Amino acid sequence: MQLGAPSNPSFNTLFDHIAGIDPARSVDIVFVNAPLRDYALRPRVNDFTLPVLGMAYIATVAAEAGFNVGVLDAEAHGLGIAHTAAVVNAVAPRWVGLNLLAPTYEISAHLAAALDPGVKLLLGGHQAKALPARILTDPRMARCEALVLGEGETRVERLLHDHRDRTGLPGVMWLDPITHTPVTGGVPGTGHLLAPDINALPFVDRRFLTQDPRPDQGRQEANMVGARGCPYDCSFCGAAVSANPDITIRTRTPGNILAEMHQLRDAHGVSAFRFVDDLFLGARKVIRTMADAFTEEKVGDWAAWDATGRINILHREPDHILDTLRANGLREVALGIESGSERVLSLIDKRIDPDTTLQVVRRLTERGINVKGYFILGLPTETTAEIDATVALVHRLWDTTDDLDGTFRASAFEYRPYPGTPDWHRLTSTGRYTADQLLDYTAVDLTADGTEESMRERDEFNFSVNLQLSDAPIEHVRTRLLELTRAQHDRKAGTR
Ligand code: B12
Ligand code: SF4
Repeated sequence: MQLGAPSNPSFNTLFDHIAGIDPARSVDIVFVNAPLRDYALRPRVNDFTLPVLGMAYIATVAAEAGFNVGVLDAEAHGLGIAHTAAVVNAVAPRWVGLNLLAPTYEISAHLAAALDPGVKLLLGGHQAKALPARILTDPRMARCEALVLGEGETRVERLLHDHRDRTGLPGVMWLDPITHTPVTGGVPGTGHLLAPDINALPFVDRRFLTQDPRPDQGRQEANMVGARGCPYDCSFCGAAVSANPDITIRTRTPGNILAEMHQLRDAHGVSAFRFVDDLFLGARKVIRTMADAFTEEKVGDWAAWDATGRINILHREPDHILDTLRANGLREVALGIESGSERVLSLIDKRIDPDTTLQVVRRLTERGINVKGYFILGLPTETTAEIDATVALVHRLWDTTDDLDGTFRASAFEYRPYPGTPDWHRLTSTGRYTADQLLDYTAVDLTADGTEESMRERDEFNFSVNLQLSDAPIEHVRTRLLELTRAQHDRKAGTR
């Protein structure tokens, strides 16, 4: 359908929500990032989310192939389900692509069911990979023409050319119309389509992102992906190696990463970067290669950057490497600390202990590198004492770093099971929980009806399946979570 040039303002507003789309041409595909809640029921209480880089990568590749593509980030815009579906239906794309994540699956399914009958549905993301048969047989997903397992760039472009190509594409699934059973495409010799060459991919076209680049702390900041895949197998994590057998772990070359950083600087004035990938500073070889390349390019003279890291690896790095990273502009490292209990750390296969954590955090903050520590409360089998050990560790980390150049901040979450993870297999094999129970995510209001400011800032993380998977009562988990979050908030506000 040729939509023609928009003439009335409401038509323009419609397109305003869809990043990167050309309103003058018929629309090939709109990728939709589902809202975390139905914001028609309760407005969003904060206004920032990280950009949907995965969908933007696919959109960039499809746009380069000539398709008219848009990304509707309904979470960033705080849209309700009906509103999101209405916007999509009004632009009448050939396809709609949904990124399925465990806590947003139900919202995505409602959206899918509300799409006009002519729209072809494309599904991807972590939940699609973990539970493809369940999703394909969900009646609300009946319009699904293709469910893509894993990295979408190459296969989505092929599907947009001709969806019948699905039979030849590996890791693409659909429901056979006659037998009503899931089938998978692929012919020998097509395995390379699963993992695109990440050094050959175009840089993410920022047209497709709603809040990136954006101003932050006096700089323009952009998010980037430096690597794909993680070699570790932390039992709770959707990125764990055993949950992602399709992913070949690979890192972009320093030259390729630097070229994107320079392009973002030259085109958008960006001088701060956040590497959102699972483990940018998680392998010695990557740390060393990046340190050399960033030093040679004098990145520290103009840029600041944040990245994720791995405590056991950073622990083995000598001081001079940490000094080099600091001189290269490293501003903050995000570390998965998770627990203060050695038993729990071993159960979740974290390969660290609290003492190592304290040492690494001290060595980083001494050099002026900030640390953000992630913690999980309420892990399966965790006792009250073990949860309290985690809280105590956070306090020790605050105390240790109080007088140092870098800051330490804690980001704590209530445990949630994700399908495909080692925990998921453990929990379902006990026979105590059904998949339906473990997938029954509901929003939990820890904001005390909006009055608790510390929790309002983190409202998008307040989800629970409301099962007591830990030994400790769920109330204890939430009380401790609230205490930690409030204490961190007060420290940030300088009121401690
Ligand atoms: C950055 C990040 C975020 C960002 C951006 C999220 C987003 N919507 O893209 C923020 C902070 C906003 C975020 C939020 C959440 N996240 Co998050 N996030 C990540 C992280 C660390 C990296 C994702 C990334 O950018 N990877 C790089 C890109 C290139 O890969 P990608 O996103 O996977 O995309 C590729 C494929 O998945 C696929 N694909 C993606 N979308 C689509 C869509 C279609 C149609 C197709 C065909 C293919 C396809 O192709 C892409 C390109 O190759 C991952 C960990 C991980 N390794 O994935 C967790 C992760 C994906 N997040 C997770 C979760 C649970 C969430 C939240 C639900 C958390 C919450 N609040 O409770 C929210 C969802 C918010 C939302 N609807 O936007 C889980 C998912 C687990 C699961 N089984 O569902 C992960 C795995 C981490 C974990 N905790 O285990 N997240
Ligand atoms: S928690 Fe971090 S190190 Fe562990 S599997 Fe996930 S991304 Fe990898």
